[in-house]
Amino acid sequence: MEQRRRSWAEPYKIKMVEPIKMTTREHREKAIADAGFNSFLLRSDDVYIDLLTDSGTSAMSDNQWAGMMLGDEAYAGSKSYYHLEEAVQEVYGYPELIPTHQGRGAEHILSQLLIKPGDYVPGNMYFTTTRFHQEHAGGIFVDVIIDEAHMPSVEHPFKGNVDLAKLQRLIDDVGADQIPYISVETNVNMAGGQPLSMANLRATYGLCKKYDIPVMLDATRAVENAYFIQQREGGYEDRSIKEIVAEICSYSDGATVSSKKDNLVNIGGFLAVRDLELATRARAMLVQFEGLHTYGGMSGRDMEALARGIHEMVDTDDHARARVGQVEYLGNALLKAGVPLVQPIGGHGIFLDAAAILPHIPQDQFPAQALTAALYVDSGVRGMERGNVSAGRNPETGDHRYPKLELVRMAIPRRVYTQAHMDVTAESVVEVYENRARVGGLKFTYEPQELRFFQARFEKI
Ligand code: P61
Repeated sequence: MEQRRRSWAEPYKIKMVEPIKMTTREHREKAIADAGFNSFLLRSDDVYIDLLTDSGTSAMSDNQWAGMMLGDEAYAGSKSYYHLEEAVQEVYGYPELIPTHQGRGAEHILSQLLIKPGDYVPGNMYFTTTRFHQEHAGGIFVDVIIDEAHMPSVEHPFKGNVDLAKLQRLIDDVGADQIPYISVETNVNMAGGQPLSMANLRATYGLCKKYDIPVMLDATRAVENAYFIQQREGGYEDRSIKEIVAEICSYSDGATVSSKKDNLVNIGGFLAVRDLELATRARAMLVQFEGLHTYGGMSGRDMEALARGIHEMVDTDDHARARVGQVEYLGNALLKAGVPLVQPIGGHGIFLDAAAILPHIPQDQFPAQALTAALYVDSGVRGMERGNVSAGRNPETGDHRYPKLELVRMAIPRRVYTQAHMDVTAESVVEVYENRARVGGLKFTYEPQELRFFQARFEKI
């Protein structure tokens, strides 16, 4: 066993800083109105503490920055590509690597290769870009996550689990040959950063093997999932994060990864698979849509920093412990003040239960969107809507999807903010919570057809 620190304190010190500035309330009121009450449309210059996302917002280490200088920019056969391939093989265990510009590039290729129009694609809750690419390829997404995942205040150690009865029912109803693969997300983002257990993943893999259905992981946050398995699942307390990540991947046929999260880089991603024939077809698509197969969507320096990030995320367990520890610190401060949020506290952020906080705003007036805007106005802290706006419209009925979860996500970038920043954030959330009766609903002034949450605009009702 490695020597453990006494608390979740960061296993690093700071050598470079980036100033951030506080603005006035008046300034923020104008900024959010100019942004159509959509936090995606704010300028980062107008943001104090940016919890929009943990995607691509990590601080790289000195070792990663050194790697940037050593990146091999050869068009073909870059050394950095081979470093990345070795890292993926060592840590995730997949032999075949298809490097993409980010996660959705990998999702695009996988969906186009495996899904035929009319196919059903089960998943443990949707993710916006993942479902978009499945539907874009003609597939029909089917949610097979356990019911508890849709209930914010219900405590369950593994809310990301696949409901095997739901999966079996789908197989019985449509037949295994209409299911090109199951997409299993580690530490389910839209459920609030909730893990699945190793036992559940093993059982899911077993069931799928029986029917010859490939298991494709979304391993974007596999490290955070591994941490929760180590903390919560019997038999894993003495296993390292690295060993647990490898075991997770062993129950799958491949994975898509957005490297902008666990992997500690600002851009990048990959598809990795076991099957050479599938990899060959993926590489044929890669050269059409991303770039040559030894860089795909990344520069040599990006691949070098990514290879190093993959090692760093599992080299010591202290990294995952500090990462999730900081998220839990913020979550516990909010729970202490009685603010409703998704429980247990997730791996990459806090998910405020906007439906419970703003019961006076009907779901078609977008309570989570309104709460996100109110928080920004209060303190310059930027979160993200994860509710009705994000869920979009049902392609068949054209109506809003009205998801059960109406949440505001405050995602914590890795290795970026301090404990005092978490205190300021908690103070602001509590302030807005105490004045929640003053928050009113919103209506669209512009609604994009696809992935509408990114660029939609609203006004106050
Ligand atoms: C995020 F508002 N996540 O959490 P790409 N799978 C998973 C992700 O979390 C993910 C992708 C695939 C983002 C960025 C983002 O609706 C949104 O590298 C589990 O972003 O292409 C990305 O990876 C896609 C924010 C994406 C969104 C879509 O903040």
